Amino acid sequence: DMDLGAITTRSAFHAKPHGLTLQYGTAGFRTKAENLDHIMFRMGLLAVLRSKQTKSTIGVMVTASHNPEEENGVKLIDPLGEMLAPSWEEHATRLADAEEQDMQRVLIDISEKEAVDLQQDAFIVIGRDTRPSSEKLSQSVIDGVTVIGGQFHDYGFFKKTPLHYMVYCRNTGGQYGKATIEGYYQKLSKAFVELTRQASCSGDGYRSLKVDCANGIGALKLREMEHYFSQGLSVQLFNDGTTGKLNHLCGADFVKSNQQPPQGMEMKSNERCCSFDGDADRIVYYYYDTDGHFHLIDGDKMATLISGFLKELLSEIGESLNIGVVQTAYANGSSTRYLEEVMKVPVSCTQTGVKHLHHKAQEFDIGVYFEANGHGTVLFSKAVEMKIKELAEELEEKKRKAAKILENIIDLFNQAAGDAISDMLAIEAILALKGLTVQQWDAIYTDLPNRQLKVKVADRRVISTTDAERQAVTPPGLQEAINDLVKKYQLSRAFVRPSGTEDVVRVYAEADSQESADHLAHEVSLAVF
Ligand code: NG1
Ligand code: ZN
Repeated sequence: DMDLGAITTRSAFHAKPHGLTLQYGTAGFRTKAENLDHIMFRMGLLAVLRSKQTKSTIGVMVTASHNPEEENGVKLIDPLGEMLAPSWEEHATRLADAEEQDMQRVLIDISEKEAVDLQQDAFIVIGRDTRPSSEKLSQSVIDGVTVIGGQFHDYGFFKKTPLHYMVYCRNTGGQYGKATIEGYYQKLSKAFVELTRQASCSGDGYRSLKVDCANGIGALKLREMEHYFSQGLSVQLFNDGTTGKLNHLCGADFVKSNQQPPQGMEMKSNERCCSFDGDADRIVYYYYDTDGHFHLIDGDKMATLISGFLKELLSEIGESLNIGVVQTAYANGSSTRYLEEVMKVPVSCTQTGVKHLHHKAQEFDIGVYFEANGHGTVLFSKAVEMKIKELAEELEEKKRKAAKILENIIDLFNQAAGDAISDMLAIEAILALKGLTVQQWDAIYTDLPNRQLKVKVADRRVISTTDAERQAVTPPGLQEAINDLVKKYQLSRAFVRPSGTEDVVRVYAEADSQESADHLAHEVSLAVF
C-alpha cells in the first residue's frame, strides 16, 4: 500500500515553487534546473504507479537534451522503451501541478482511474545526462521512488537511448539483446563490422569520420565503444567535453539551426563530418565543398538514403514488404517531393516529437522515421524480422546476400528509439556498401532554402494547430495572414506552432531562395504578435 503520510512528509523536502505550473510536453518536463526538484520527486512517485500498473520496469531519464546547460528535464519511459502513454502524460501534469495539500488526493485518484494494483512490485531504472544539476535531481527521483515503495537501479550517466533500450530488454526477457550497455555496444558493432566487410572497399581512409560530440555524453559513449567497431570505422572526436560547455556553439542543434559548422572542429574540404546533440539521440552530417560552401545533410536526407537503400534490398530479395517514411512539417519540401515522386515511397506527416513519428512508423512493415533535426530510426515489424531470418538461410546467392545485409541493418537500428551512434553506424555502413561519397549522397536532391525563427509571446498556447501542425486554427485570422504572405513567394511554405520544450513560438518558412525564405519567416513572425 501507499504510505500517504510518509509521502507527504518527504514531499515537504521537495517543495513546489509557488505559482509554478509546468506541462508534460513533447519531451517530458523541461525548465530551469532550480525549478525541477519537486517535479523529479513526483515523477519518481508516478513512475512507481506506472510500473505497478503495467507490471513492468519503467525508465526515468533526467535530461534536457539540447537545451542550455542551466536547464534540465525529466521524462518517463514506458515498458517497450517508448514514450509515456498520453493518459499518463496528463497524470504527470496533474501531479506536477498539485499543491502540497492536494498530492494525496491526486495520487489516489490516478491509482483508481488506472486501476493500479498497489500490492504489485515496482521497478524503476534511472539515467541522467552530464549536466551539473542532473546528479542531485536524479537523487530526488530516487527519493520519490523509494518513499512509495519502489525498487530501482541507477545507471548514472546515460545516453537517453540506451535507457530506452534497457527498459525494453528488461521487459522482453532479453530476447532482443543483453540488457547491458556492453551488450548493446557489441550488438551494434558486430552488425556494423559485418556490413563493412560485405562492402567492396573503396580508397584509403574512406571510413574515417569526424564527430562533434556537443560536449555531451556521446563522447564518453563513443570512447567506450570505439574499439568494438574500429575495424570498420575510425572516429575522431571533437567537443568531447574536456574543455567546452554542453551544446555551446556546437552540437547537432547548433549546426542545424545556424546552418554552419560547430566551433572547435577542424574541417578540410570534402571531409565527411557529423554532430551529435548533448544526449546523443540526434545526428546531422555536413561538409565543406571545394568552393568553401557549407553543406548540411539533415534528418530528411538520412531518411532518403536509408529508405532508398532498404527499397533496393527489398527488390533484390523480391518480397513485397511495404516501406514508408514518416516526417514532420519541418521536413524540407524537396525531400518529401523526392521520396514521393522519384522514389515512390509513401510519406506520412505527423506532429513534432519522436513519439508521434514512432507511432506512425509502426504501421509499416518497415517504417523509416526522422525529424529534420536528426532524431530518428527505422522500425521493422516482427513479421519482417522473421521473414528476413528465413531468407538469409534459404535463397539463392544474390537474394541470400541481400537478406544477410538486411539482417545486420535490423540489428544496427535501435528499435526502441533513435540513437545518434546507431544512426551514425547505419549511415556509414550504407555509404560504404553503396560506395557513395558525402557529395554524392548530398546530391540526391537539393534542399529548398529555409529559415526557422523563435518568437517570444505572452502566452504561446493561444496558438493551436491542425493538419500535423501545418495549419493554425487559433488565433483567428493568423492562418489567413500566413496564406497571404506565402503567396508572395515562389515554392514557398510556412507554418507556426508553439514549442513543446521552450517558451517560444516556432516559425518555419521555405522558398526558392535563402533571401525569400528569410523574408517570409520574418514576415510570418510579425503576424504572430
Ligand atoms: P519543440 O520545442 O516542440 O519544437 C523540439 C524539436 C523537436 C524535438 C523536441 C524534443 C524542432 C523544430 N523541434 O521540439 O523536433 O527534437 O525538441 O527534443 O526541432
Ligand atoms: Zn537529444
